[in-house]
Amino acid sequence: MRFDVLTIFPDWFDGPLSTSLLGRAIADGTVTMNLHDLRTYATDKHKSVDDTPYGGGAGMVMRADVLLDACEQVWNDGQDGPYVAGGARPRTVVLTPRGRPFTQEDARTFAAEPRLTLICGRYEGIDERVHDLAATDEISIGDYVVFGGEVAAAVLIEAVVRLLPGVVGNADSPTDESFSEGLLEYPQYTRPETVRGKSVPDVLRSGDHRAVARWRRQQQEELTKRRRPDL
Ligand code: J9N
Repeated sequence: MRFDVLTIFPDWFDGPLSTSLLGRAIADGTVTMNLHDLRTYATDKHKSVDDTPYGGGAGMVMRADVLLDACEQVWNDGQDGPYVAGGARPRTVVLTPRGRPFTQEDARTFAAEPRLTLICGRYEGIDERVHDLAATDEISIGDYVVFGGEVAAAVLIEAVVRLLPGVVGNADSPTDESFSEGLLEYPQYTRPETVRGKSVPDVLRSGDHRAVARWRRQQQEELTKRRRPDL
C-alpha cells in the first residue's frame, strides 16, 4: 500500500516511520511511504504556503493553489491516466478537527485501498476549496486540537498499516475484535502471580476455559458500560 503525505514538516515523520513495526512494513515493501514537502510546490519567491484570511481574523490559512498543485502532481505520479481536482482521484484524506471522528471501521476501509493521500494542515486552517476539490474524506482523531495534522496523520497511518496482510501483530488482535463488537478489551494479566499484594483473579488460573470466557465477557460488558456507554 502506498501513502503520500503532504506536509510542511516532512522530517517530523522520521521518528514514527522508523519505529519497529511500521519501519519493518516499509523496509519489506508492504508499505511505500512518500513524504512531500509542501514548500517545494510554492510558486512565489518567498515559497509561501499560507496567507492571511479573506474577511480578516487571526492567523494564517493554507493556500489552495499550492495544496491543489501538490495533490494533482502526487496523484498523477505513477498513474496511467491523469487525475484532476474535483474529479476521479485516489482517496485523499484531510486531517482536521472538523472531520468525522476516525474509527476502526475507517481504518479497515482505508486498508483496502491501493493508495492514500494525506493532507496535513497547519496554521488556522486550510482554504475551503481544498476540502471541496481535493478531499474525499475529512477525518478528526478526536475532540481536541493539536498544532498540526502530522500527528493525526501518524495515528491514521499506524491504525491502517497494522491491518495490512503480513504486518506483524495484525492477525486477529483481541483489541480489533472487541472494537468490532462495540466492547472494550477485558483485563489482562501475566506473571508474577502476585505484585505489591495484588493477585491475579483465581478464575484465570482455574484451567476452566468456559469460566474464563464467561468472566472476560462480563468484564468487557461492565467496563464498557462504565467508561464508554456510547459504544
Ligand atoms: N482531531 C484533530 C485534528 C487536529 C488538527 S489537524 C491540523 C491542525 C490541527 N487537531 N485535532
